[in-house]
Amino acid sequence: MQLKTFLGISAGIAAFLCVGCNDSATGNATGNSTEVTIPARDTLPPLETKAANSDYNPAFPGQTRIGAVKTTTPYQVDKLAEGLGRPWAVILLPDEKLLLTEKSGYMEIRNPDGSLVKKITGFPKVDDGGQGGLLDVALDPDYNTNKIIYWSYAEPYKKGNLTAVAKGQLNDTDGKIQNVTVIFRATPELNNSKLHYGSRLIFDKDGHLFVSSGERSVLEGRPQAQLLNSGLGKVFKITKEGKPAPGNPFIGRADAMPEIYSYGHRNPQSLDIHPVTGDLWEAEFGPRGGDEVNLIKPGVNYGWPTITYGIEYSGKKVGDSIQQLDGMQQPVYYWDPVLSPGGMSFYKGNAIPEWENNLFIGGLSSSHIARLVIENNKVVGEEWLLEDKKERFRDIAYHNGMLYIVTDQGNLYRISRQ
Ligand SMILES: [Ca+2]
Repeated sequence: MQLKTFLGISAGIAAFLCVGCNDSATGNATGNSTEVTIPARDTLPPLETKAANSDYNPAFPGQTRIGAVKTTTPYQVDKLAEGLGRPWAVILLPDEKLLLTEKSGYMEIRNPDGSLVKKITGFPKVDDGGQGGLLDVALDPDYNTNKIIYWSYAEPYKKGNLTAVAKGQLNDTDGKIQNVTVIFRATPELNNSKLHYGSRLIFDKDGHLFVSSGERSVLEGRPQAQLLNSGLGKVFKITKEGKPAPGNPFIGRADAMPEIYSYGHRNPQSLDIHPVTGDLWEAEFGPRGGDEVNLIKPGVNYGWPTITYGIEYSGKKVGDSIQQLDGMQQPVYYWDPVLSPGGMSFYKGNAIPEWENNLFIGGLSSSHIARLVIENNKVVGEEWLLEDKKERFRDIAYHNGMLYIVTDQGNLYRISRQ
């Protein structure tokens, strides 16, 4: 019996099949008297079999190494383009064309089939080194009429660099960005790091922009993830003009940046909004172990570097080696060994039925895409996709039943129902 196939078809059902019984629920009667219990979906063995970096215990069952699931609806993977350099983000334009960022400082508009429409230049200078460069992009909610886009980047600033957000008007006829203004800077700038900039951008339903920033990796930056007067290691919520979004949790506190929405983050490069609940979800890099998926709520402390399921790259413990602490939020899910989460997207349709509302997270060091089945804000199943490509999956966008994916190898893929 193909247990995995059966369970995939039965996704969402804890199915127990008594072979030899005339089971009305399954319609299965084989005449074989051997009783076989097929495990519920989430009791299939986890995909991860490598040893963890630490011996830490999860805070609750299913917080890591959840049971595997397998997609049964046939789907196909098409490579739409290659040789894209170092794409960092892919999003959809209203006319179903794609808008891609390239880390060195330009963007591209591509047709749905992957062919190039126009290169877009004229962006402010980026600090294109390490993990820095031109990073994410988001369309103004009124893009159809104003052609305004927002982008995040590593900005050379004073004597250092930082994560900045700028806006400008896309002139797709001339291939230029114009009327550029920098609307937000995750201060302070540092002069000794080219790592952990964040930085994903996503608008909420009210037209406010979520922005994530990293803690810059160096020891000078790391503790600032816990400081409300620092822009490092945060999720912000700002207006289109870069002001604090109305209702932000720390407005009015003298010791806090009013743009902060949540804090205690390490390096969040993934944000998306759940298509049903409207909640903001995030994924962030842990150190050696401890990559996290978080459900982001305003004013909440997500713990880094005080609590973590990871250890230092050197093998030493992080801080006091604490995983759970009152006042600090647990991740919904974590990985050890790590995934290295690039961009992510919920599957906001049902062309592939078992994918509806699932979360797809691009893995860099893992060289696969993690598909997480989420029910009641808990992960109940995991699948790994595109392992055969052996590429670093940098960003994922959903559109009309399809997923568009860019990789550090410079490829653009599309996954669609067969
Ligand atoms: Ca955390």
